[in-house]
Amino acid sequence: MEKTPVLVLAPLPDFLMEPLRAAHVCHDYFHAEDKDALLANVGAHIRGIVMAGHSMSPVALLEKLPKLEIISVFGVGYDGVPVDWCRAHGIRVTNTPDVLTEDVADTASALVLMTSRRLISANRYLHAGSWTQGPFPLAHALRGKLAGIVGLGRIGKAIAQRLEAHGMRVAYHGRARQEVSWEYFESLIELAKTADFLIVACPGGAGTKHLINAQVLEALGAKGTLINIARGSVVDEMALIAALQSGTIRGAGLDVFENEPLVPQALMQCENAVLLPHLSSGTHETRRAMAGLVVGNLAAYFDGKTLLTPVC
Ligand code: 8YV
Repeated sequence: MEKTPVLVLAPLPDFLMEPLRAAHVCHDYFHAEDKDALLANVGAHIRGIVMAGHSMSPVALLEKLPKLEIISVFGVGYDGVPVDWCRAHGIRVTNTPDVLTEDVADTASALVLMTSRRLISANRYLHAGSWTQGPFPLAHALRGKLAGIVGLGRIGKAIAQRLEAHGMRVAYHGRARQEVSWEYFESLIELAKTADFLIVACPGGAGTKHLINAQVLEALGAKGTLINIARGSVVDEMALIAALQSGTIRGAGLDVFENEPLVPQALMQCENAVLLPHLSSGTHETRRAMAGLVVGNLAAYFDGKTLLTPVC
């Protein structure tokens, strides 16, 4: 069978590129020096796009691909895809839900532990030889503290279960109340006022841009820590830096940033922030399972079968 031409918008691991190349002619848009020339050459033939959760496929690009039929996202978040536009133009979109839920939730609960117990600072303290000069300062316990989860989807629920195992109480904010035992806060500000940890687990995109702003951080206050494993766009990063610098909030644990992989110098200098390079789904097991879904969705589509994990 003839290989279908696809455009690759992100740097992808070999274990994904190999099966992709076996079934498709892959055009590397991400690394192309002259992207316009690449589109002028192959744009008219492209039938599929493969991209990461945090990469973008703007309408201006999609309009240059008249034969595009499917976008397969290597990630659960598809905020980089104009889904309504795709739906209107009959372009299918797929993502990689479920297989990464546990790893992302593990990372969120690790960030809660690292910030509350100041484990990264303690590690630096020992490496610097400071232990001989005295014990590391006391930190804060988790038990009895309130975890306020913003966005109680599959990942939010997995985070809640883990934090309950640490003896924490759980409450949540989202678009609607759910059939769960955890307390629902219709108001994000009220949740922030009450929470010891505000944990962002909602989708990114225009609807949640800067949902966590200066006012929410003010409400979280000096007892509070912000955790974000969702999308950098959900948090107003400048307001967060100001809140960390002034002590308006106690600390932050972040796996995602507004302009990845660039992280503002001022944020990197905040001692009260634990910063990770967007790795929450970054395990061999999970990334391979995600790769399987990306390839499987494309194969299903081009074989005329039901998509494994359709968005639209
Ligand atoms: C990945 C993600 O970092 O699933 C998502 O939405 O952002 C992450 O799991 C990414 O898509 C893989 O490059």
